Amino acid sequence: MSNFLSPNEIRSRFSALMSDMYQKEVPLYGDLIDLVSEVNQAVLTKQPELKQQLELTGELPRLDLERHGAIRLGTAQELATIRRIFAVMGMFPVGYYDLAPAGVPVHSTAFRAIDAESLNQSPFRIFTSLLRLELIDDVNLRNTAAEILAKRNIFTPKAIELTEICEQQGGLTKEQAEQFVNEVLETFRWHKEAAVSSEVYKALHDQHRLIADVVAFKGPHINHLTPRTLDIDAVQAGMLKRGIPPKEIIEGPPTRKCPILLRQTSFKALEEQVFFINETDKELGSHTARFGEIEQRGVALTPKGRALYDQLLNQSRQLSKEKGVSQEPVGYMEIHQQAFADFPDSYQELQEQGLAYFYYFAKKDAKKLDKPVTSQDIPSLLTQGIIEIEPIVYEDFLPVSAAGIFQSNLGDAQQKMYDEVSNKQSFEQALGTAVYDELALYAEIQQSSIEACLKALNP
Ligand code: OOG
Ligand code: NI
Repeated sequence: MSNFLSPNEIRSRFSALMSDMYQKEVPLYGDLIDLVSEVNQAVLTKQPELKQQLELTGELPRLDLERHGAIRLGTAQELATIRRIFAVMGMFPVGYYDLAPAGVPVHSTAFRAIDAESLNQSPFRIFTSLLRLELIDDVNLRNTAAEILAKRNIFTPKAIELTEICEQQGGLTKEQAEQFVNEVLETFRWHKEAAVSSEVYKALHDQHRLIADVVAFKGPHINHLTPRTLDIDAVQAGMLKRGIPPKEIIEGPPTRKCPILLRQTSFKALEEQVFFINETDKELGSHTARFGEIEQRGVALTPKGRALYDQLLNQSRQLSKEKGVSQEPVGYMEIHQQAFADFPDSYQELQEQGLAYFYYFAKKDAKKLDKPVTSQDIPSLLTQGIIEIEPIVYEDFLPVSAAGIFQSNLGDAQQKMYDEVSNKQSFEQALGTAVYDELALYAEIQQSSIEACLKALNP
């Protein structure tokens, strides 16, 4: 036995610290957490079958802990270092998201735990974007931005030192881990003082608000922290009632009996006071970046299911554009619901048609079988009621939804067109490693549950 604290434990502590810090920085986030936990309690009381499902999949205890955050980095060096820091907490880069086609000059990955047990212990994830400086069209401004970023150091020396110690000795002791999480937290803190003058800020902002958000500050302040709800429509209504105006449209699939992937909504970014550092004075100004978001998660889709999702989403977007209701909640939802009528809405159909990933369990009272069975026998074992399925929850993000969230907080006037092609390779080069393929991870989780299930039944 080593005397190291497990990465899961470190991540779980870090997630709690981050949540406390953000609650102090953005008190509205605290109100949102209260609302979400009220709604979740009500849903669990009203829907005992959902409670049972979450118990079986191991998600029930994690529900109150579940958060994702987002940061935006400026350089390859920052991204490579944050990868090493997150690895100490058992978080690895999963998936590649290119936001340029949606007019946001970044590309991203999500750092998270990758196996089912670790995810259930602490599902904390960070959507991490890297600014694509090459998309700034003004050469002078691009150089200024690069110079500013090259000079900054967003990590404390102690955070780096402890990361190196962890890499060398294979873990951190309890004392080291405690120090580590506190040091790493500093990187994500909000600073009232900008790193640039008001003039530079304005030039960056005129290019894109997001560019100002990354370049004009001392570090990648956490820009939102998102709790998971079991009923996003109820939270959306509750937000309105509490005077926290949400964005008009819920991103992702429409309301369904069997939720798929991810639905998200956010409240608008806050205008916050900042000081710009001019040559001779500090100048009071404002910056808008941080916001609130909530999400509802559903079953992870297979490549076939995802293709159907993308197809129906495109149809729905196309049609609502034609009818001029893209930003009109009632009209949009109607079209959206209709488009998704073609997406089967029972777990049985989703399983039979190979659209989603599932855990397979031998029924509680199932006895050993007389003859050995293989995965070929699954359909018949399901019909006979010897085994049962539960959905594997989607742990990742959606590029179109993420773009919607970014945009609702950047202002519509700021939409740009970038014709630059997606560049996963350069992202991975900056990161210093390949990103995990999220679909392969779900397939693995499903496969090992099938193996365990068959083992339990086979003579
Ligand atoms: C990230 C926006 C994307 C999500 O949940 O899809 C995101 C950002 O604004 O930095 O967080
Ligand atoms: Ni988010």
